[in-house]
Amino acid sequence: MKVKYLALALAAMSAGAANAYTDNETNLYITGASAIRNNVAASIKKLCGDAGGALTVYKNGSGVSSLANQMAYVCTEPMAGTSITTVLHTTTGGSLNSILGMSSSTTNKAPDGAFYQQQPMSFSGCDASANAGTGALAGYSVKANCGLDTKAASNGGFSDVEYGPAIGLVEGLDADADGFTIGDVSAKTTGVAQAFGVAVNNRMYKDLQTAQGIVGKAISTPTDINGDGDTSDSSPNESGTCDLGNPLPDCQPSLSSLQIRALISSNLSTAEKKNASALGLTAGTPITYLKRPVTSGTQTSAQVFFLSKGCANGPAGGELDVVAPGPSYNGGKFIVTNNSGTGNVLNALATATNYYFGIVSAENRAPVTMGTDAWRFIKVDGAAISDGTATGLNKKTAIKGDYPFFFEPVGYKGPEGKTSTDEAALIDAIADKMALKLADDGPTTVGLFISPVNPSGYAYDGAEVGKLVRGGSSPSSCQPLQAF
Ligand SMILES: [Ca+2]
Ligand SMILES: [Ca+2]
Ligand SMILES: [Ca+2]
Repeated sequence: MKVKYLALALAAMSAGAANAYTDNETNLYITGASAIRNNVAASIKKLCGDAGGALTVYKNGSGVSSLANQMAYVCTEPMAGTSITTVLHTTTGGSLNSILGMSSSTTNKAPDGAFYQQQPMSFSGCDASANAGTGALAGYSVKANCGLDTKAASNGGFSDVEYGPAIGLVEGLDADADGFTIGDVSAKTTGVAQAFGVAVNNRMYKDLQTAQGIVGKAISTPTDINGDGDTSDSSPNESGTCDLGNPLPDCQPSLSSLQIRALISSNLSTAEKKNASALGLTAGTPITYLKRPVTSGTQTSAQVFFLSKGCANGPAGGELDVVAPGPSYNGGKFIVTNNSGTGNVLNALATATNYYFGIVSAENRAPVTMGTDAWRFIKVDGAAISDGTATGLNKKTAIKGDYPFFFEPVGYKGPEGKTSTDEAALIDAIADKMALKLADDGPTTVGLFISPVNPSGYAYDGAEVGKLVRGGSSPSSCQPLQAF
């Protein structure tokens, strides 16, 4: 028995937990980005099918229509030529935990107080029989209500962006305390790109529409928003003119990069932070920025894109800092909260009171019905990522190079003792599968598209393969976009 297996087995025995997670030769435990978790699941399902197996999805918590922060995927056959049948996937804390989550330490923490190690799903307490999944889990056989295990070291995982712009979080990893250093970690580009969007609550969306003179404007192309096969529905209008809350691109309000920068930078005296009226909104109404934790790749991507943070920090300088969560600013006119996961941001957007905004991945689809708890993506610099429909893939404009707010996720693996040869091979196989076209047995992805630098050598096609790239074969989110 390898040393790491023995140590974990002993730890599990001393904890006395039933069905406790133990690292072994048939499992892979990945941690990191929540932004691409649906697409990772779709990849694993394809790999299981390729192996001639059947997949069962296990999830923490109830419900079979959405993914949890802690999932497990069990295939009846070993996948991708490895010995592995079970993939545990935990996305608490987000992207940087694809590296930090491998720590051997049960006590080390990120600066915002979250442990490096995350809790994998436990196979205790799961439903006895599987049910057909719906929504984001449609097409899967799902066992819900599984519990959680005690925290444990992972074998690596996926990050929305490479660690470079957030290197301060990982450069302190210690060979003795954590069992590895950042120099021991290997990175592999995934060959895909993930789009992000600026999401606002119901009231902010409607008030921005009004401020920008959008209500009553013509809808240029009648569009089946609710997916029922016609273009004649009226709530919201599928044809005719824009009404309040209408999600179609013609009807979406826009904020400029300059305005978003003024909202999320650490400069407290911007007009946008002092009074909502600077954005054409109701004067004096509080605006809340739904920020994500420091380990979130979604947060890092927003900071790189809007603030050059972690990038323009050489001798010439230029980066801007991000506003800190905490007490409200400017007499309550501007508020910043910390939100552990994407789900927390979406839950917080479900209010009709005051103004709320945050950044979430375009893997998420806004509800097409504009209830008081609905949210919407807005345009950034006049470009929309959402087509406003219930089935939109949230990527067409990014693929064509008209929407630049996207980054290229990276797969991270540790040294021997953290990531076995088979575990590393399966992490690579999951990434490679995501970067396949539908015609080549790739998964259907939302908000995620194939980069022009990809393992299959696909060229730009305007539908699945994009035109622009930041890092190419060597991850670098700080590079300007280039055509390839
Ligand atoms: Ca293992
Ligand atoms: Ca319709
Ligand atoms: Ca209809």
